[in-house]
Amino acid sequence: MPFPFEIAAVEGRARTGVLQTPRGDIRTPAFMPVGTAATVKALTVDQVKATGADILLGNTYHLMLRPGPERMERLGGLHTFMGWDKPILTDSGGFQVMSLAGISKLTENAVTFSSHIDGSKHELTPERSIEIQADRIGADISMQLDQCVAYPAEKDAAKKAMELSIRWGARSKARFGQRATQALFGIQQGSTFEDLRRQSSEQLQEIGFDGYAIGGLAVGEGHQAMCEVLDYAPEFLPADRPRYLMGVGKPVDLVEAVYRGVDMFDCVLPTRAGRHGQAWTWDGPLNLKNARFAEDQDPLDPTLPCPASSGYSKAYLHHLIRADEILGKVLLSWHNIAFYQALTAAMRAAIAESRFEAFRRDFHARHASNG
Ligand code: PRF
Repeated sequence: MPFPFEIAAVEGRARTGVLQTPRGDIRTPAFMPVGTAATVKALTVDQVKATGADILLGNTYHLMLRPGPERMERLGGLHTFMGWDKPILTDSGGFQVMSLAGISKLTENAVTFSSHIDGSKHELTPERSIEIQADRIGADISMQLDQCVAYPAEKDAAKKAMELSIRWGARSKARFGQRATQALFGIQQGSTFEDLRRQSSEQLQEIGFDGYAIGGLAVGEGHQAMCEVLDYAPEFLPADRPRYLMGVGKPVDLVEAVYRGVDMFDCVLPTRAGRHGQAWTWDGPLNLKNARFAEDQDPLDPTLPCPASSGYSKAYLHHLIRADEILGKVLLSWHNIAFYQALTAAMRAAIAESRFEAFRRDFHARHASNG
């Protein structure tokens, strides 16, 4: 295995550990800020680094359209291009095609789509996705190309997509091969069907990946239904490799997924919500546009080691958001990323000290206090 994964402590199904990569350690549970278009929106890489993030997520779909994979490679790869020297994981593109471009054709061989930027036609095969991620972008962790069905899905459609994902997983692995300094993750699919998730996991393990993702969740099923899938889905995957829940989620989703054995997450929520005036805190989400903050002189969280969280009053943030000032989006994005890093750090510490059960109870009690 190219990246050693050492689990330091376990409490129930929750785990904390370290995934070692040549570009640095990823402490788990880990939250990966999303840097879709070679930037974590509104933030400099130094700001992101100061929040404690160990790894960023990039998107094949966006980067293949702009600036383009070959140009990216000529510019030295994504790390050099954006000035981030820690690990980067890239998503493979299929999910973004589904959510942004609209698939124009899906065959056994490839997904064909029109760019959401200029309408130009593009094709992604499992092999081309790996070439772009691992060889052009230079991702530390590449994801297999997969197919995710919308929710709710007929079992037949979910099975077809899961089985296509397995065949694409095998082709992704064949193109990737074995590499000393880069890793490849497979993606479990199967919608809300336990037997499909089990079959998916078994066949992925026969192919053999460096880590395993749980795809196809947070697609409209809601927190409760997602938790019901997470009651079994992580345990179908090998205990000694990292488990990554793709595109999740709210702080409560993270806590409940860690409780059920998940190690890694990514989500646009902290940055997207920040741009829209929403701040995530230990007391739940706050809408800074709300008039109740107009004269609130307290900072969002004086205990966070982030200037955006401790150095500005809620009244000032309220003003910036109301006035649609760029700085409001910057500060709330920065605070939210810092809060997500504090949340994963708190979970790591709680599991390490065998008090995750109490942490989880206290988290829910306080998080719900804001109504
Ligand atoms: N597959 C891939 N990327 C994803 C997902 C998936 O199922 C999801 C589902 N929440 C988010 N991002 N490749």
